[in-house]
This record gives sequence, structure tokens and C-alpha cells, in this order.
Amino acid sequence: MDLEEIRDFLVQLARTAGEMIREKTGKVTWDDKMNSVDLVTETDAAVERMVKEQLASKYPDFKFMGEETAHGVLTADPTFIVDPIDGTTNFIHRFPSSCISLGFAVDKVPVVGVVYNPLLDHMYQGVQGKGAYFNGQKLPLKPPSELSLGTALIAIEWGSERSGPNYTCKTQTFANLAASDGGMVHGFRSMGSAALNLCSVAAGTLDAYWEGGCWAWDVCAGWAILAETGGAVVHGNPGTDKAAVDSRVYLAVRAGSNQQKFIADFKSHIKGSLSY
Ligand code: LIP
Repeated sequence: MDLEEIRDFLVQLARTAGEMIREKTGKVTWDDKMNSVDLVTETDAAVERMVKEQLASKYPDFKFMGEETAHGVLTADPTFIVDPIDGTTNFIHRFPSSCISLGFAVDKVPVVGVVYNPLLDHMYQGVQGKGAYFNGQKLPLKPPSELSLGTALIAIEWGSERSGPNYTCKTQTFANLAASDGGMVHGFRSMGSAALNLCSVAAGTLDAYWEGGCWAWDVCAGWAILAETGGAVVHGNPGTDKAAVDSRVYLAVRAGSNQQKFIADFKSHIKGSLSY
């Protein structure tokens, strides 16, 4: 299987999808999915249709999983894992942090990732064993320095579940990581796209990203990119180490010395655990 050829095809597809997304951004109406903060637009569906058709005609033997049309259960078969618009809320608001996320997994391991933010013309891509790039520049964008919680800039997301035990765990953990008698991290960023958060961790411009509740299509492509930079994705709950692409609770950490200690420190600040 030629992973670089697959990457090249996904880059082309991302640019085509990018035109569709750019044209409609900030100009769409939306529907609610689970609730009034879980949103979908016709463009999400149109982009996924186009991508699915193109992939089926070029790679008829590979499976497809996508946010809008094909959930299913991830198997070990070669599978494209696609979010047509990650950051749909940003797309609706015209906040320039949404992207198409095109991942490819084999044996459930993300091996190719293409993430494209069309408003900013930011193209991230990575192939297992071949490195990861941002607009042609090798990632990470800065030399990997020592990791420590007290100097960390961390992506968090509020998600669409705004009550109950998961919400309590997230908000109490955010408070504990921020507090002067807690982690006292440098700061949080909440930019509304799992895929772009992972790409920023790959770039080294964010130190870590913690989230529960997102799906394989939110993380597969970004994970493949991050893995190529020496970054790690582990399970986001204390007491569980290994994350699977569909485990829905993740902690992503950039390349750098003290990675394992950083992960342990971070987890010691989580209040309870997340369950999806
Ligand atoms: C979004 C994620 C975001 C998360 C939201 C949502 P969408 O994906 O990327 O990080 O907090 O709950 O899942 O819905 O914009 O594709």
C-alpha cells in the first residue's frame, strides 16, 4: 500500500473540499443534532458526499467512516476516517478555525493524516515513517524543549454535553489545572476543532490537548500527523494508559523531554474521570 500516494490524493481532495467550505463559511444556516450546541450544516453533508464518492471510486476496497453518513464500528481493515468540517461552530460563525480532517487507519492505527483549514490556507499532513509538514515546513515548528505543567499552553474544549458527570469532571479539571494551588498552567486555548488542536500540538505551539467526547473522525488525521513529530496520544483518563483512535477520551502531548512525567502530572490534576 503506497501511503504517500494516498496522502497526495487526500491533499487534492482537501483542496477541493476547501473551496466548498471557504465559499459557504459564515453564510449558512444550521440544524441542531443532540442539542443546541451540537451543530450541523448542509455543507458538512455535501463535503462528506463528495469525499466519500471520490474515495470510493479511487480506493473501492477500503472502508469509509465519516461524521455525517457512516459511523459504524472501526475494524482493522484499511479505513478512511473523515470529518468533512471539524469546527462546524466556527464555520457557522466564520471564526477562522475550521478544517477538513482526512485520516487513514490500518489495523486501527492512524497512518496518514491531512488536515486543511481553507480560510487560512493551512495544510497539515503526515505519513507514517515519512514525517509531518505544515505548508511544506517540517513539523514541529520549534525545537522540542522540556515539558512541564507549570509552563504549558493547553487546548481544552467544552464539548456539547453541558451538564452531568462529564461536564463536572471537565470544568473541575480546568479549574484545578489553572489554580495557583493546582497546576498553574500558562493558559488554555479553546479553538473548537480537535483536528487543529492536534496539529498545533504537532507544531509544538501548544504543549498538550485534553478532551473527552470527540470521535475517531475528529482525531484520526491529527493523530497521524502528531505521531510523526514525536508527540504522543494517550488515554485521557487517569489509570488508563493506552488510547485507541475510537476511545473518545484523549490526552495529546507534544514532543519533548519529560513527556512521561508531564503525562503523569497532568493526569494527577484530573478530577474524577470521563465516561463515554
Ligand atoms: C467538534 C470537535 C471539538 C469538540 C466538539 C465537536 P465538529 O467537532 O472538534 O473539539 O469539542 O464537541 O465534536 O462537531 O465541529 O465536527
